[in-house]
Amino acid sequence: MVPNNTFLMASLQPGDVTGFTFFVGLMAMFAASVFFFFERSQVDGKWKTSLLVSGLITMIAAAHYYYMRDYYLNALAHNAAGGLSFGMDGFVNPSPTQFRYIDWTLTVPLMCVEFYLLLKPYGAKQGLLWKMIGYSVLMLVAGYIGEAVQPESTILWGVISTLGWAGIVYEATAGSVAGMARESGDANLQNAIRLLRNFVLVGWAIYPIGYMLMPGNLLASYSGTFNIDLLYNIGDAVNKIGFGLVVYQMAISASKK
Ligand SMILES: *C/C=C(C)/C=C/C=C(C)/C=C/C1=C(C)CCCC1(C)C
Repeated sequence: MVPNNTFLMASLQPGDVTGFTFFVGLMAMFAASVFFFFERSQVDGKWKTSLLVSGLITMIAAAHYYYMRDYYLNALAHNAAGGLSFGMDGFVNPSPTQFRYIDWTLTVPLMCVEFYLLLKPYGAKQGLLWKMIGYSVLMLVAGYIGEAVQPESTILWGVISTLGWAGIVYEATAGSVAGMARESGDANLQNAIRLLRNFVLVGWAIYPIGYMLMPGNLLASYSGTFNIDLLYNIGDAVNKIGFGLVVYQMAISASKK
């Protein structure tokens, strides 16, 4: 038994791969933000907002990684003390689900804004932006309910969430995003939109795979092999920094012309 006022060492333990990715994630997001903010001066005026948004996405994530890392380590220390610390009694789930979804609710719509900003010179309307944001809100609200509010219906909410994801993939593959890129006749833009679409289709697939590791979901039997936070952390680094780099690459080559 550990009394409530015991000093707990909430620190990264050797071999904690998931904990390690919280630290690396924080630093990678921070460094990427500095990079995107400074590189704004290298691109033409019409791309500066796109780079600003790339930097905001990684900066918002960096701030949330700071909190998520703390939450995760404290929860592990609390559980290691037999679930008795901080005046709390009982084991806690070390997944920082709340912070995770607050972060996604801010950053995923901003990723939709990136599509809109790239296509704006080619006639993208605000209606497209709101449609994409609507899909992402559906995806995230349903995912949150399935993870935190009604975990007993995790599959149902996962299916509803997937409809939102499918909407974004559709827009970027065959819908108006893809159509506008095609009609622009600009190979540089088409390339960027195709790469962003690949992130949304392949890179974002990491998240539903992590979600399916939850008890009662389709991959639950693998939850001892893979950790949901490990997958989400890898997904975030790949997708947020990768998205920003595609936008950066397109803005740099368009500015050199
Ligand atoms: C930077 C954060 C990003 C790009 C987060 C993306 C999150 C998703 C694509 C989540 C998708 C989900 C499903 C498609 C079904 C199960 C529930 C979610 C929310 C994990």
